[in-house]
Amino acid sequence: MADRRLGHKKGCIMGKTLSIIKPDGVARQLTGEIIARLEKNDLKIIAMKMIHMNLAQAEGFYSVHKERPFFKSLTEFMSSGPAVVMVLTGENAIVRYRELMGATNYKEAKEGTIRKDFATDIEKNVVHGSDAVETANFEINYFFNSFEIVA
Ligand code: IDP
Ligand code: MG
Repeated sequence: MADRRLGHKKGCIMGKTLSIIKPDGVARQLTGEIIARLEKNDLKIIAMKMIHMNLAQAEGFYSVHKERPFFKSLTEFMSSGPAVVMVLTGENAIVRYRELMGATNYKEAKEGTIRKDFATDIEKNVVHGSDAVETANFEINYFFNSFEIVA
């Protein structure tokens, strides 16, 4: 069966992924540092804006996690302040961006990853990235309409 996640083969198709610099990253003035890392790693920004989600918007974004014990805390955190949402493109964008981010739990993240370098907490882990093609499509459409994404 074909692996539906992008990027397990080198040299495969261009992909798109949704990136969020979460409220902790924005509040700590890490936006520029994180964007520099994306660009240095050939992830191209094709849409970007700063938003401050309300609780319902954060719940809608993370609805996949609604049964998880951390859902309330996570959605309160995500709606606690401004975040920067971006669409990134590049070869194997989904997988390469997740590699740059590092593991969900920063204590398990590899050296040099964004979460290893900046996260302070398993929840307040600075960045979000889509994990598969289907979730990337849902997440991109959640925040951006077609006029906001450059060709
Ligand atoms: P991901 O962001 O690495 O894809 P997910 O499992 O999709 O990780 O979880 C979404 C977000 O929920 C995480 O980035 C983190 O902010 C938060 N989270 C995940 N697991 C926990 C936990 O065990 N406790 C508290 N927050 C968590
Ligand atoms: Mg996830």
